[in-house]
Amino acid sequence: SLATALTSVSLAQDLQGKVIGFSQIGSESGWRAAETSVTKQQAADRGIDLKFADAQQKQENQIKAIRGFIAQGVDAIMVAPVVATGWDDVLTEAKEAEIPVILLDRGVDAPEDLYLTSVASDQVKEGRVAGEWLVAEIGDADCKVVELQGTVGSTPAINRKQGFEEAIAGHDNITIARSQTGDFTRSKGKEVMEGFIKAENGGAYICAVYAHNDDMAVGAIQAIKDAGLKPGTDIKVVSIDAVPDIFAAMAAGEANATVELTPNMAGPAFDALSAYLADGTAPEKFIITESKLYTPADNPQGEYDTRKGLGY
Ligand code: GZL
Repeated sequence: SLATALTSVSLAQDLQGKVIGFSQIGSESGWRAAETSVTKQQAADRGIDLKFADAQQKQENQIKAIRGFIAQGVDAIMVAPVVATGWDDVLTEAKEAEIPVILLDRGVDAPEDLYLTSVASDQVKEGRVAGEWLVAEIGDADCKVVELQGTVGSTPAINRKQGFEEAIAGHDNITIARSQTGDFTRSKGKEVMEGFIKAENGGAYICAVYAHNDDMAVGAIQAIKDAGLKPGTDIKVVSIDAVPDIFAAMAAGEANATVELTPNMAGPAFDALSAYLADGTAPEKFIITESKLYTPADNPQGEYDTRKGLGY
């Protein structure tokens, strides 16, 4: 419609020509690669000059990149903080340089006045939704769970663990027998799951694997198959992100549940920045994205096809 066309035109104008630095963690997962491609597309659509820095999972590289953006005098900085702590100094430097900072998809343990807004999911809710699915699926049968944690010290790893534990509390038949970080990657998820299987009688004692992201779940699925067991039936698989490959696994009967995480954090971030730079409008401090459960009942092939076109 004309209104939509005008809105999109005005949106493009607001940030046209703005220089925005983006300190991205890396490309540890399919979800993160999608977040990067969606962010670059959003920036191009809005005429933003995006300065992109990949930190290869290292906080010191993120801090260096942010200092570089400050020295360049960018109009704004976006950062996906790999871990929650250690940001106070560099965020204070950005504040002193009067450059607004927006956090994407992870949080920081730092004073809230050091960033304009944080665009992320409710990660405790994601863990709770995953746990509630398992409670409903298992009923009162005994169920030994193994957990593949995200990056140590990251807010998703801390929060998703907390949410899952809240959901299974009071259901003594469901216990977390082993829990270790797979650092959000397929290869580490596979390697850690191989260790869990060896330690649990070839996997015979394991009822379910809860992975903090789909990439580690896909790695775990491979380890389960290598051990001669059936993922999705012998060992239930529940994870978070809703990337295309988890829907492919569901369509093959090898995964049971995922909690959606949109890769489009940049859209809300740019909208908030646009209003702030235009007239100082302060956005919500926390912009929370949706967390929807998907199971094989939700047309996994269709979900795969849809997401394949979304920048994954
Ligand atoms: C969560 C995000 C996580 C994804 C993983 O908001 O930070 O990081 O769930 C990614 O896939 O590695």
